Amino acid sequence: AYPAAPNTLYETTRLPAQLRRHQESNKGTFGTVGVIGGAAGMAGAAILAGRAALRLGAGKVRIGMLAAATAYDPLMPELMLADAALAIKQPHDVWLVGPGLGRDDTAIDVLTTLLSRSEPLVLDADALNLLATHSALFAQCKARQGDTVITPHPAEAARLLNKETSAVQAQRLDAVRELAFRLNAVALIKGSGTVVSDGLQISINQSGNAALASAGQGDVLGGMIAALLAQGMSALEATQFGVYLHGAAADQWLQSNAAGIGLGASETVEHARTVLNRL
Ligand code: NPW
Ligand code: AMP
Ligand code: MG
Repeated sequence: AYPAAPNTLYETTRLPAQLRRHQESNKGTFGTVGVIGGAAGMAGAAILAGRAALRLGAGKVRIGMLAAATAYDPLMPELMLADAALAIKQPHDVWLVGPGLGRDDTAIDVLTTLLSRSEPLVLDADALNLLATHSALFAQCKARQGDTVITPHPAEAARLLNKETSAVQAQRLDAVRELAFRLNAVALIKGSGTVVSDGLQISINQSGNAALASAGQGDVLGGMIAALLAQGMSALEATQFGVYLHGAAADQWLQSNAAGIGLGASETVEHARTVLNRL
């Protein structure tokens, strides 16, 4: 049984205090994010997440790729790129695991290693699919000491809960609270009106629109939440605020693109930065 709690609608117009840039700050102040994913054929997912983390203010970002890593990202050379096996040995303040991770033995190995670490951990996409199919990983996640954020879309949530996607969608509030409770995590379930829960309270996000229904938007959201964690927000705050900002970015774009067709995930990141800097 879950403790009953009122549901709240999440919307904000204020810059979170943790994100204010003090005169004496340096890049170390804003944390180092490690993004682990990007297997062959899905390298772009990890790149999208890493770029989003830098644009949302993380001090440094390293992407640990499962696919053969290129030397650097020509469109964002600020990013550090490495093989996943090397990246997970470097110190990071926050980890995001899953965008384009794939599900092979290497993916299982890096996920197992990172679940054992105490830094805040954001799990998305194939990291969640692996938890759903490997009960030992699910149990390891539940037993973590550090903060965990899980960011499934409805189909990923259904796999974790061993339900049909339609059943999750019919009971989104119950489903998100159950996920948070069962995985000892802050959980969300994506889609129109993304729901967020820490197992006790539940909030429903008020921003966003169907322009977000396109490839890579979830990968970007994961990078955004990781960046907010790296800057000192709590798991619940970073998740609620990251979801809000992601939706608000799409809402800003919709103002000059009324039909909502063709918003790229990379563009969403640029709008999110603008929205953030105007709060
Ligand atoms: P349908 O079609 O409605 O039945 P998957 P994935 C459902 C990487 N990527 N409401 C929907 O089912 C990711 O990071 C790489 C209801 C949809 O077809 C992952 O690692 C990219 N249903 C990997 O690919 C860019 C919803 O879920 C199905 C829903 C696989 O991730 C793309 C898809 O789910 C991608 O991000 C909603 N709101 N949202 C790259 N550039 O490298 C989703 N569904 O099978 O888990 O596949 O999400 O594409
Ligand atoms: P993913 O499926 O992992 O790429 O994530 C898709 C992202 O886009 C999530 O943040 C969803 O909440 C968002 N999204 C997709 N479709 C919609 C929609 N119709 N309205 C609002 N947000 C959406
Ligand atoms: Mg996704």
